[in-house]
Formats: sequence, structure tokens, C-alpha cells
Amino acid sequence: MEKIVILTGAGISAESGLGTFRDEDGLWAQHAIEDVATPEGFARDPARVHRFYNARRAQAARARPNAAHAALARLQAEHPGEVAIITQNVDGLHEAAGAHDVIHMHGRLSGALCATCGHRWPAPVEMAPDDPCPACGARATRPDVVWFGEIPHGLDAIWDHLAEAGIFAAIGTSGQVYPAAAFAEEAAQAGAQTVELNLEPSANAYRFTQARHGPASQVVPAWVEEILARDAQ
Ligand code: BJW
Repeated sequence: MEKIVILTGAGISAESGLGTFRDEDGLWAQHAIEDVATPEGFARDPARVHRFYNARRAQAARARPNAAHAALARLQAEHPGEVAIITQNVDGLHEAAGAHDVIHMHGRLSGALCATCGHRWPAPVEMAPDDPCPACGARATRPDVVWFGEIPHGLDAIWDHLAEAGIFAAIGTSGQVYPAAAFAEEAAQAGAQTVELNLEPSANAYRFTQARHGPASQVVPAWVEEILARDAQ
């Protein structure tokens, strides 16, 4: 049975109350990317960056998965082939819905990272620039997320999944950030059918052979139903 590879972005968590980045009222309308999502911004003002991520960590802790997260967990449980979920999101809502082996290519709000020795540990609710690293003691702790100019996590596993994909689906992502924006083309070259599920056609829409437009909480469960009904035939 074919392997299904799914890429998710901020749009899948929008109906759980978490803001997207590039929508009109998104995070980048309120914060400058270069201030809060680059290593240079963190070096300039770590307290500002910690405030930004502390607020998002608190918000994510209150958020609950929606019907789209639940549908993907169901697909993983019921599709007879492998279902690989790659997320750009840092919120942990796929696991909260019951998904497993999720690749967090842009890191996780629940993680802390020492910029000096690379040690990783569970983030406290509130992080601060003076927090010492539990391994080396350096006061250089940062959120374990991937900022612009840094290498995303899990790329070797991701390229392997894309090379084996029978279906590639991108859900709730604007397709403006690389390398994730190139995954559809990579999967298509390997012979996969490609489908975009998004509120509206994204900047990347031309890279997909199929599209389902609407809120993720509606279009994702409907798409999963279709796949599982076809599997049952
Ligand atoms: C709904 C909905 C609903 C709303 N239902 N849908 C020039 C060319 C090519 C590349 C580059 C370039 N210059 C620089 C680069 C590289 C750079 C890049 O891509 N820059 C672009 C701006 C051009 N990329 C990087 O630096 C990356 N690293 C890298 O490239 O390393 C080098 C390398 C890679 C591979 C091999 C070898 C070398 C790192 C990128 C890190 C991005 N980090 C962030 C922050 C993470 C932590 C955090 O969360 O704060 O990741 S930025 C932000 O954008 C976050 C997201 O994961 C990412 C993508 O955003 P996403 O998820 O798509 O959200 P939105 O808001 O953009 O879109 C939401 C969508 O949902 C919209 O379409 C809505 O319509 C839709 N929607 N409601 C369904 N209810």
C-alpha cells in the first residue's frame, strides 16, 4: 500500500486558536521576523525573543487539537501503508491528537537548547536569558526552534520519505519558506500525487496536481475519509 507523506504548517492549528505567521493578523504583522526568528535577533536582544516564545509556549499549552489533527492521527492508525507526518509547527498538537513519530522540522516550543554546548532539555514554561544550561552551565539557553539561516531538523529522514511517497499532502502552509516549500516538487519528481489542503490557494499552489480549499477542520477530515474509503475497496 502506498506511503502517504504529509507536511503541515500553521494553518492546521489556526482553528485551535494559534496564530499563523503570514496571514493579515498573523505573528509577522506584530513582530519583525529579523527580531524574533533569526539567530542575529536573539544575539541582539535575547530577552525580547524569550518573551515572544514564552507567550507562544503558554498559548500552545492551553490549545487543544482540532478535527484536522485528529483526522491525521486516524489516517496514521487506519491507512494500511505508512503515514509520515512532517510538521513545521512547534506546538505539539499532532501528538496531542494521538499522532506518532512526527518530524518537527522547525523544532518545538517544549524544548530548550544550549547555544554553547548543544545540550537539549525540556523547556520550563518561562525561559530567561540567564537560565544556566544544566549540562555545561553556560548562560546561553534558547528555545529549541529553527530560525532563518539555521538547518531544519530531520532532513535526511524527510528526503527519504519524499522519495518513497505515493501521495504528498501539504496542509495549512503558505509555501513561502524553504526547504519545506520545495517538498511537493521533490515528491512529484519521485512519482507522488501531490495535493494542497489550504484555506485558499497558496503561493505554492502551482506545484500541486490537486487542491482542496477551505478550513483545515473541514477539508482534512473529508480528505482522510476519502482515502480510507478507497483503502477499504
Ligand atoms: C489555513 C487556515 C485554516 C490559515 N485552515 N489553512 C531565497 C530562496 C530560497 C530560500 C531562501 C532564500 N533566502 C533565504 C532562504 C532560506 C530561508 C527561507 O526560506 N527564506 C524565505 C523567506 C525565502 N529558509 C531558511 O533559512 C531555513 N533553513 C534553511 O534553508 O537552511 C539551509 C538548508 C536547508 C536545507 C538543505 C540545505 C540547507 C529555515 C527556516 C526556518 C523557519 N522558521 C520559522 C520559525 C520557527 C519557530 C517558530 O514557530 O517561531 O518557521 S518562520 C515561520 O515560517 C515558521 C513556520 O514553520 C514557517 C512556515 O510558515 P507556515 O507554516 O507556512 O505559516 P504561514 O503563516 O506562512 O501560512 C499559513 C497558511 O495557512 C496560509 O496559506 C493560510 O492561508 C493557511 N490557513 N488558516 C487551513 N483554518
